[in-house]
Amino acid sequence: MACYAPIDIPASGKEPFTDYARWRLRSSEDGRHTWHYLQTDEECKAWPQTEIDRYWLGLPVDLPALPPPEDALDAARNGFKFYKHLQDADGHWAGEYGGPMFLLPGLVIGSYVSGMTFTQEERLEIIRYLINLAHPKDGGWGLHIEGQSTAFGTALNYCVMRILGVSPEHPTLVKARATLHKLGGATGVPSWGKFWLSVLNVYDWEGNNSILPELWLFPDLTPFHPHKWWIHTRTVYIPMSYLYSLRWKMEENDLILALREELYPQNYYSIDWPAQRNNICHVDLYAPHTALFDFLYSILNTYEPCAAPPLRKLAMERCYQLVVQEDENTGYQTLGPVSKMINLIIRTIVDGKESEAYKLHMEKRADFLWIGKEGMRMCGTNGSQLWDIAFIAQALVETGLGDESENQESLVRALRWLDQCQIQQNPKHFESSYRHPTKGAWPFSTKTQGYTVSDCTGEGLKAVLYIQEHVESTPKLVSERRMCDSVDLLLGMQNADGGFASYELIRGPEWLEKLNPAEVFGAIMIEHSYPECTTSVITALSIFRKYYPKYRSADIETVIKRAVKYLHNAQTPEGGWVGSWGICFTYAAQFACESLALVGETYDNSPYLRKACEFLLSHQRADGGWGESYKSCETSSWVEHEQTQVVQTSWATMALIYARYPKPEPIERAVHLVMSRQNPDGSWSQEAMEGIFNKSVTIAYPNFKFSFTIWMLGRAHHYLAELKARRNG
Ligand code: LAN
Repeated sequence: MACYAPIDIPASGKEPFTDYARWRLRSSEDGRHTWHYLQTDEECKAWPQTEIDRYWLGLPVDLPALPPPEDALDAARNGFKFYKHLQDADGHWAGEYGGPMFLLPGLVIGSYVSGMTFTQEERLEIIRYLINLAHPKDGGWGLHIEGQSTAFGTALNYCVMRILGVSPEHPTLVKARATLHKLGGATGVPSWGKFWLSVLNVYDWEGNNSILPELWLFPDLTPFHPHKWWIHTRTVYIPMSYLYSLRWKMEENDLILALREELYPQNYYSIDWPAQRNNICHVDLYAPHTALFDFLYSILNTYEPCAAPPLRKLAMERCYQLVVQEDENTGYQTLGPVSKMINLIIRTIVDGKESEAYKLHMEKRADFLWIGKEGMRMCGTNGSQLWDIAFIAQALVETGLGDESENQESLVRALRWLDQCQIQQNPKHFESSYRHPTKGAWPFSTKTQGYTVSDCTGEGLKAVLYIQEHVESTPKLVSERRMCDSVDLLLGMQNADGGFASYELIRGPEWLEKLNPAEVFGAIMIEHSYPECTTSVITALSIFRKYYPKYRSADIETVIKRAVKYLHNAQTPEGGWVGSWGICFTYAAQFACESLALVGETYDNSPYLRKACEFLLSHQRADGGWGESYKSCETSSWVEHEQTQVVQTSWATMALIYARYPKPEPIERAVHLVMSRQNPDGSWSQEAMEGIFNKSVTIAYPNFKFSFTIWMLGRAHHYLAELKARRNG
């Protein structure tokens, strides 16, 4: 087992623990990102640090102050002058994708028990990140970086620091331990925490509810068959159930024995483990177990000791096969960071450390690591490459900045990247691993990760159409046939309610949500229709049919009509839409208003758009901006943020523009706010988190502060001119 020698760590993480002038971001293949630390001056000379490296490391970038903008379009132009410097040579924009605080524990515990090490620099900067991210008040860690301290975040990140060699007497750990004990200690961590601590051998497997692999042996048509669960949930529970069945845990060592003392206020060996299965610390709880859950699990827990060995073996073999298929379908990237690390443990146990699988897992583990100014974190995916490029590409075309000669080369480069990113076949293991077709899709991050996402396909297609059809000088790289493939895919993704979900069609019944075992996340058991996903599809199809009116026009018309109906129904009585992937109402409003506008609705002719505008205007602040807290997503009702946010202000203003709101004043005030926050070099500074998932976890989209501000300022400039002309004429 890889044990880290104790290490002296400064009390404060303010100053880097490594030389930041030596870090480099390598972008390779299909937009893959990995950070490298150069050991020698010669290496540094041969591979100089770029503005991209420096920007993301939080080092000063050497970009000139620009002439102060004369108007909103000029401000957008300045914004892109800066942002262009962050574009990779291959055409895409890299970016950090941190926020969740439950990912580093999976990374470090999973690596530790699999004997996979970190470089000394990675180790130091992970430690520093946790020192910097400890809650300023109580020194604990939360579910995500903006959340309060929880038993989950605190117990698991405590283990991370200890595994990496930090002394229990380090001030950060002394404080964190006190907070953990105040929260009742690690017995009350939620089920995903119980799982990781059990693997680490500092929590007894008896303290876990059953994670039954036999579910995979039920006929596919069974309503609760796991292939009908949301793909992230099933992809995590497949390997979890395998390790649970084995009750696999790492060997005891001094560190494990010490952790058993440190994590609990009571004597570890006196804990009544079965009584902990449903013991969840109150601050962690977002989705408490239902009565149905408790009833069902009391039966499953009774079944557990009598599970028939041949059946269990068969079920485990099926799970192992699904793990291998998932690894192979995604180039060992896997769908997300949690499954990635649990799959690795299984491949280590079954295939061994000398196997190809182990090596490939190690190689791709690097894709989840990101170094920023606070240290090194683990990201929610291997990046948000497609998502970011799709928005800035559309912004450039819609604002007209893409037509300006100084931006053409950048736009063509973006098109080249979009071209290579489209997935052109179905996965290697397709039906046998219950995958949705991928032919024609654009993924969220890279082609290698390889998952269809409805709105990523929609935005990817839109970006290609915008560039290829609007900007004269661009080559037509993506053929009509390939665009038709993505239209076919989108047309096949509509749910019975007319809406679109994230990765697949809704496969399971709604009541499965009552069996959500994860306590900290909401609405994770099945796919749901989402206003944002639905709107991306409506807009993509509407724009596609403008240019290719003959292709499946009747199908497109029917799908759009049903989707618009879904969207009308999804509007809240106050006039908003609840955002599930961005914060929150301003995010969803921007998408919803865009799609309603594309089917001909305006403030003047649509009660839906009128209500949406009035809803948004009722939340505009005195400074002209909007600001909502991530808590809007937890509660599905508007919660103000302490500060206005440029990104949310841009979303809300875009919504007003799409709706053709007739009065200029609110738009002018918003433009003024966003311009007032622009730095002299054209950039905007990072404000609050932009994204959310599973109702409760924030996630960073730092590139949004460029794409949506530039997009809004450019569009507002043209729209305000149009309003003025209309008034005068
Ligand atoms: C994402 C990121 C992108 C997001 C959008 C495309 C914005 C959305 O419209 C559809 C859903 C999707 C693809 C999405 C789903 C859930 C993800 C993958 C994430 C929020 C990024 C991280 C998150 C994943 C579940 C994190 C790992 C945690 C688990 C609970 C498994």
